[in-house]
Amino acid sequence: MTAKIIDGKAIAQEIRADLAKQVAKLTAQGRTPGLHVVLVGDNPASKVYVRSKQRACEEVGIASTVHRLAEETTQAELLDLIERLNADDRVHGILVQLPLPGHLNEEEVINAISPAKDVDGFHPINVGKLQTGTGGFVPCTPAGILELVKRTEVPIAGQNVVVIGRSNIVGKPVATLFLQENATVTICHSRTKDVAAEARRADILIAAVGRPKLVKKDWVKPGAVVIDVGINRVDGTIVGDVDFDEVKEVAGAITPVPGGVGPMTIAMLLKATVEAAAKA
Ligand code: LUD
Repeated sequence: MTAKIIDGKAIAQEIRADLAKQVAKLTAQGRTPGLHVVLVGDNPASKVYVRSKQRACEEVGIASTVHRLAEETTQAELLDLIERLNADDRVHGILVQLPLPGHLNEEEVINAISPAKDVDGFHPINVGKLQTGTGGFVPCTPAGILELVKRTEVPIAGQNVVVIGRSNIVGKPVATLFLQENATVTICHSRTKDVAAEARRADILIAAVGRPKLVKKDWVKPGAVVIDVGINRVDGTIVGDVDFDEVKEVAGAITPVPGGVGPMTIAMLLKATVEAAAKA
């Protein structure tokens, strides 16, 4: 058997087309959604992602502004910018691209963003709302993963979902989202006794650890859905956390890297920004 390839790029394109219609309506009411992205320093990957976000905003008609700040920016300067964006009612979404340079305190920066403009869903208020299932913004990569699985018409309720990785940005929130969809969820991490054995029980396997080609063919139950969140740069090419070439021989469906989860992350950011503007 060879797996169905889940085309994240095409699904993200469909979502952007739907969003463009909603943005046109908001714009006709004089309420064009506005996203402000803050990029500190020269991280090459961050520059690529921020450029993609900007291009996607343009495509759907969201007004986007990128604040490019020098590597040496101080904590006080960054907090000052966030305060100004919080107070500006043309700004519906604020995103501070991570990671920040080492001298800056990420936690304090995230806490400073107004929860109502926190389209990344990283503020503790939104983290708490996700945990209790009471609305709020959901982190974009987990939201994109759930949307991909739903649009692929994979059943979720009662299924075994295994997440490899427990980051605040992907692992923990994606586990919460699938729990909310009534899956039975297991989270694996560096101290898990036998990750391969846990993975083999998965109907839906989500790999989000940042280890190139960690997930091998014998980790995957035949017919399982495999979602690869890894973006690892190895010798100038991008490699996922899943050994795609061998896993596609056993999986029922699999996301490629690139062209899987990445474009969905950006589509969900646009969706959150449109929602923020519609609520404002
Ligand atoms: N920080 C993110 N840091 C990194 N891949 C992204 C991402 C698109 N505050 C904040 O945007 O949500 C965030 N909010 N993140 N990420 C990762 C994470 C952040 C990663 C990849 C892509 C967003 C993407 O479009 C392409 C793909 O997989 O097809 C490949 C792009 C390439 O590198 O060539």
